[in-house]
Amino acid sequence: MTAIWGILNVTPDSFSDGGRYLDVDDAVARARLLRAHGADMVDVGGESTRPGAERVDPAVEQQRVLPVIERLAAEGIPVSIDTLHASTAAAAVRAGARVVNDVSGGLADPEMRAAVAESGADYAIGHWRGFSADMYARAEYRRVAREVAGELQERMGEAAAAGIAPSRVILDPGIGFAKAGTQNWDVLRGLDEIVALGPRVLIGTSRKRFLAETLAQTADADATESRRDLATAVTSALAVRAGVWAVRVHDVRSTRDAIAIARAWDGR
Ligand code: PMM
Repeated sequence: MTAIWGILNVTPDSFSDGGRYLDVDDAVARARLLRAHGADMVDVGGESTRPGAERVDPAVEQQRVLPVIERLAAEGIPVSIDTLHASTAAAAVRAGARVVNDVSGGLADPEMRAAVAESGADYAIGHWRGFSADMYARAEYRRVAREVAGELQERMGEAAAAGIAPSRVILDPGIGFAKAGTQNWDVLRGLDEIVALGPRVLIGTSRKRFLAETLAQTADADATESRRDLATAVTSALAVRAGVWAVRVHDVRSTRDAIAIARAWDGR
């Protein structure tokens, strides 16, 4: 059964929902709506990873996310913490988060793997080649999906060496992270290489630039939020067909419906 992760960015500057949920009550209300629409997990983040975003001090990040996580955990809402900081990951798990979502796969903070191992939480490892300020300079590949799979396998080995068993690992090819334009389509086309690694696979295409670039080639060049959500729903349903376990999206309802329709087509 596919899981849907609903995105809750408690940041002033995320590219699509920055500034909307900085207030704790607004964030909790948003999480409840994501759940009502069918989210299995609410992915809480306090630092934007959009290209060119400023890094955030872990203390500021924790001030943003911890009160929200505590409230959601008290309501029984499953939470993951989207962070690059080991201290934030550890504090978030103490506050009730069940999964640490690290888009850098352990490369950004040398303390991360030990913190996750110690916490007992599951660990989502993203494919990453550097901070957003210069990640496009690192977007050089010969065979994108194969190299992404190989690097994820290395990250998984490092996690295992730190005491995080593969059963606790979730792999994410990191759409948009050190991948430009059509390289993201190459990853999606080669998803089976990542699924074949064994652990659960998570994918996040939601509202990302490569979708807007494709939409801009249609008769109607203005890639509005609702058009990006439709494109996200299509890529998410196709990713489920390709064997991914979870999709991370802003608009849960459209993706939930697309997955339900694809499942009906498949007679499941
Ligand atoms: N993308 C973003 C942030 N966190 N986490 C995972 N696991 N996978 C992703 O693709 C991912 C992520 C950037 O998008 P946002 O600013 O809309 O959250």
